[in-house]
Order: sequence, then structure tokens, then C-alpha cells
Amino acid sequence: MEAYAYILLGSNMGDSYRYIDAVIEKLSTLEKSKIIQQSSVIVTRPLEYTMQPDFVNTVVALLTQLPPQTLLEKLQEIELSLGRERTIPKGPRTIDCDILLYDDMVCTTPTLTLPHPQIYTRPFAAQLLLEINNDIIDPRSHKPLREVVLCHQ
Ligand code: PH2
Ligand code: MG
Ligand code: MG
Repeated sequence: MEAYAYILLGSNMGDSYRYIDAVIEKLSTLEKSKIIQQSSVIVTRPLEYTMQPDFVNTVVALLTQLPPQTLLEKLQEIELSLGRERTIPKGPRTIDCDILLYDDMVCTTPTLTLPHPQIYTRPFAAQLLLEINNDIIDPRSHKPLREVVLCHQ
């Protein structure tokens, strides 16, 4: 079974572009997975916790045979290997890798919520997703994501 996972990468500490490149490099050799596409890389104003530097963000589409929980663990290993520390929640980070979508899966567990709620609350996350695939269907409402996110803005 293969699934399309859309992963949001974000960095606002150190050389953010290098951290993003390093994650892409690691994802390109991730077992049972293949990078299909990458959105543009953009600079965004910090949301939620706003007293921090701007972020560099991008979204990667990954075709994977890893189940979502395993993919999450692999992403956390990548974060740790790149010096990620968990200090201020939502605060500055060398690298953050969040699974936005995993096929049309809808789930809420203590470690993973799919679709990721930030798709609806952070316009740049939806923008980067739709740049890769403008026809994504929102797994919750079964409507085109581009229409759903417009309602949240
Ligand atoms: N990530 C956060 C908090 N705020 N703001 C932007 N612009 N980009 C992010 O990736 C981001 C954020 C916590 O994960
Ligand atoms: Mg995050
Ligand atoms: Mg995260």
C-alpha cells in the first residue's frame, strides 16, 4: 500500500535554507519512500508565537509505504539529527517536519492529528500544498481543499 504524504518543513534558526536542504536530502534516501514533488521555498511571518524570526517554509509530497506513525517517528529522528530541541512551544526551531496530509486519512491520536489543523489556520501551509496539487480533496469535508481554506480566511 502506497500513500501520498504531504510534509511541511519549517525553520527559523541558523541557516534555515541549509536545514531545509538537509531534510530533503534525508527524505530522498528514506526507506520505502520517494519524493514526488516539492513546492517553492518561501519566507513567512511567524504565526501563533509571533515574537520570533521569520520562517523559511516548504512542502514536500512523498509517496511512501511507511504507515503514518512510522513516518512521524522517522521525521522526528531527522529533526533530532539536525539539532532540533524542544524548548518554547511554537517557538524558534532549527527544523520542524509536520505531516499535513496522509492520503485521505482522518485521525486524532495523542501524537498525530490528520489532516494537520494548521492547514486550515496557516494560509501559507494551504498555499504551498495547493501549489503542488490544486485538486487536493479535504479529507474531512470531501470538498476541494482550495474552497475549504478560502472559508477559513
Ligand atoms: N511553525 C510554528 C509556529 N509558527 N509560523 C510560520 N510562519 N511558519 C511555521 O512553520 C511556523 C510558524 C510551530 O510549528
Ligand atoms: Mg509545526
Ligand atoms: Mg512539529
